[in-house]
Amino acid sequence: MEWRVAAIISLWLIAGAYSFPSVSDSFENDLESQARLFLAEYDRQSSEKCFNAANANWNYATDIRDETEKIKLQKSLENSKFQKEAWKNITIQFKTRENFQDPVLVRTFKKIAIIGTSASALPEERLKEFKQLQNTMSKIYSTAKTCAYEDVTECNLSLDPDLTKIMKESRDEQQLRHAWKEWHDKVGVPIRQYYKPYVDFSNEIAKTNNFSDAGAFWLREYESETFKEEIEQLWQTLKPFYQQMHAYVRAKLRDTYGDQFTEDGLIPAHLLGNMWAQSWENIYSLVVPFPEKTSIDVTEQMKQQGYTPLKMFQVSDEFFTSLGLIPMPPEFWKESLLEKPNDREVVCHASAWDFCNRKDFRIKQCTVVTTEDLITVHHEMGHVQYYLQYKDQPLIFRRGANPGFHEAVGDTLALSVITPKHLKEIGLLDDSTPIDDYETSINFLLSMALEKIAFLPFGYLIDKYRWDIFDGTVEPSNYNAHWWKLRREYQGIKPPVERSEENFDAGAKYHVPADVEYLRYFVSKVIQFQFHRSLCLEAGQYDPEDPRKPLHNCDIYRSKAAGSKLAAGLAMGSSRPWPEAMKVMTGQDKMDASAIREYFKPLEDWLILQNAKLAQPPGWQKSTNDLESEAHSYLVELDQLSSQKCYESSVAEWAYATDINDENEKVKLELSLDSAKFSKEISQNVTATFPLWREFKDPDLVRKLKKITILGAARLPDDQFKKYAQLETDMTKHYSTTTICSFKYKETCNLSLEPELTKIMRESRNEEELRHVWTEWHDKSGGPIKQTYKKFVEISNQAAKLNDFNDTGALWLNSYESETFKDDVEELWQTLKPLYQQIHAYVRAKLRNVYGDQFSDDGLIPAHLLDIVVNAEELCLASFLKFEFK
Ligand code: BJ2
Ligand code: ZN
Repeated sequence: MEWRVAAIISLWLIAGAYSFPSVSDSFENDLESQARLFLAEYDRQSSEKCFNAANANWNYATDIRDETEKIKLQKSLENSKFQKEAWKNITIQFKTRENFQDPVLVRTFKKIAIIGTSASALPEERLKEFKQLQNTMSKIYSTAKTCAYEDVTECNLSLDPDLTKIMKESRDEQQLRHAWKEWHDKVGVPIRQYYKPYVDFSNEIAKTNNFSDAGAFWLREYESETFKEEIEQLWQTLKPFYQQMHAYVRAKLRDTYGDQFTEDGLIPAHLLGNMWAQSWENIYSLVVPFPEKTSIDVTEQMKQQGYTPLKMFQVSDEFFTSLGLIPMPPEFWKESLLEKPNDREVVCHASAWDFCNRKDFRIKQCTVVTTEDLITVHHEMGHVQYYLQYKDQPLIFRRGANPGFHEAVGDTLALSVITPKHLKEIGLLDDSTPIDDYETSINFLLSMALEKIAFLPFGYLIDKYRWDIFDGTVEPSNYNAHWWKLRREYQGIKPPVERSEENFDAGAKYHVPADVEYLRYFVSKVIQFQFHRSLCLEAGQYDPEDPRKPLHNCDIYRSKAAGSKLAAGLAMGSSRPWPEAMKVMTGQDKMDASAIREYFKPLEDWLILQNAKLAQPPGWQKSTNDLESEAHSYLVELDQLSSQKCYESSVAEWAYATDINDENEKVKLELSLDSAKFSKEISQNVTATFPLWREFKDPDLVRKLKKITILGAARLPDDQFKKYAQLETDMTKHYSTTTICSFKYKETCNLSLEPELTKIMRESRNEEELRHVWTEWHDKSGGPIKQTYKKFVEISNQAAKLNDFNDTGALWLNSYESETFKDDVEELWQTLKPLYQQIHAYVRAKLRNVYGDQFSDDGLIPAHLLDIVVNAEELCLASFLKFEFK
């Protein structure tokens, strides 16, 4: 390899030197043709390095040994080193590549740039370390063995086929639980320690490529700034349907595993027929809508007819070629590994391989004769078909239009293959079986939904989880908690056994230790229905206007028209942005859930009815933890908003209190109505969003929420509140504006409480004057508001009751947060009463000296002789206490 790299570098350095006489237009064009030559040479050498790496990787994956592992690592490093050299060379030779006229050249260099720098981002030693780390994780996954449920000393059970079979076939809850726990413990736990270093490496590589983190680096392949939002949008569109499915399946599973279900509405993860609960077709027999009608499980038929894994691949190949697509080449049949060998360890997880030499394409799959695997066979064959279709593109464009496209090809065809109509045609369903009635369609659609719809939240959350880890939102100390948070939130499932931060349950899913981006499968699930719809139209097998030709019955078998439409898009590889490839295949240039919705429409309608009949409200409870953290964030947001509102009404109240006029009064009343509405809204919000807030663990949070939900008068209906606020304003206004006439100058009638009357009460010793002021004040300020007060009491009691208090007194007392507060105050009073009485007796004796004739035998002091202007505030408990505790 060394001499080749050296040669290419020197070739281009020399060529560069020769063509640098001056910078001119012709020079630019020269440079572009040089670039083309360069790329041709790059393509040749890069393909060779890629082949060597793929070959060594294959040798390892089909025979896991130290020796094969060593060679795999070596070849992969050689490939990276080559990419690095090539990249260095490009940066020197083609500095102006971004300004090239030919857009294909620009796109090519852009793609090489990322591949080149991603491979060379780390120094060679570190890169080696990273690759070893990846290998360690994958090896743990691929070679893990677990112990049997029946005999815990028998510990040689593999995922494929042993655990997969148990998860699929067993209906023994204990056995399922055991298999689930064994796998998650034996794989997740040992992988955990490697994950954080893996995350750091991945982020470092992403950052060197100018991406913020590894999640953003993955998303680059979708070439869209808004891709994440588009995905979220799709999920929101499909979520209600998923929840209907979930509710229906939950109700049915409850019949089988009743004691495993609680009020939370979640489904335990081990009961869904699959180790990761990612698709649920294996529990079809437990949830079948019309058991007496036909069901599309052809496993038994295949077995009876002596199907082998090879036969399954042949059937698939025949379907592809019936569309005029490319048959698998001889090398494929010769070199692929279609069954699990029993003399060595292999990576059993199914995969498709492109050896980068336009010749070798293989599949490696530990195929079992089941319907599920028949679908996987088509899935993998779809990858190879894509490889074959774009094999004449330069290496850099030999990829899917985006990763979701690659995943969708085989699945799209499988949508035809699995129709009852097609299964009859290929002899896997008895010809005499009736399939055209409504019940059979619903059975069929449900089995499809168990595979496709059940998968959606899983397909989304795996990368949501890893995005959160890569961008630092989630710390290593929360790796497992966050996994279950998302599993609960999106899938509505829960772990069958207690989990902790010792565990790393995400690590028990292949793509996490194997470092494979997963959003592709979500994208695929949506776009494969767009592809299907378009190909079905092309094949004349679907007519939106004709109820006898629904989308879910379409089989594109033998339609060359459909085949060539598909091929046209696939052959583009990644040479153009994906919307263009999609346009070729579907006429649309966007992802769109309408096709998948349409396909399942009869089932969705049926489920809604069925769940209503079974009284199964879709959805499930969130966990207290999740709710608590949501409540925290909600309060932070709320605090800002309320502070703003509070400021506005304080300003209005101040304006009014410092200048009582009609305009200010109006503004003040409006704002107080507005803020009452606001308080009511947030209180309702809190009780609706967090109905169980009283059970939250954080006492500070509970205290805050409690304060929010007690509203006082704001809880009154709007018109009542308006009345209340008006009454209050009327009374305080009356109080603040009451004036009386002078005792000495009868015609002067503008004496206010402050300062005139207060001054008289404090300074005058003229009993008649004091009596006049006292009487006038009480008559004029108190008298007229008696009726208003009565109304006010009624309405404020009404508010108190709406807040669950007996009356306004109880509501007031509530702010002291003590059940015994009234008694405590009474006790204080009893303690202080003797002192008060002493003072009273002393003052009475002294006052008698001044106003003797005002005193009788009753021992009472006439109120107007005391230097206190009675006002509401000074009587109220609060200031009484303030005084006491000074
Ligand atoms: C069974 C299937 C993958 C696939 C394998 C492993 C990872 C990538 C490849 C790539 C293909 C390519 C798989 C199927 C649907 C859901 C998902 C799952 N294996 N891969 N080389 N599936 O996509 O075929 O073969 O060229 O990109 O993982 O979770 O089971
Ligand atoms: Zn795939």
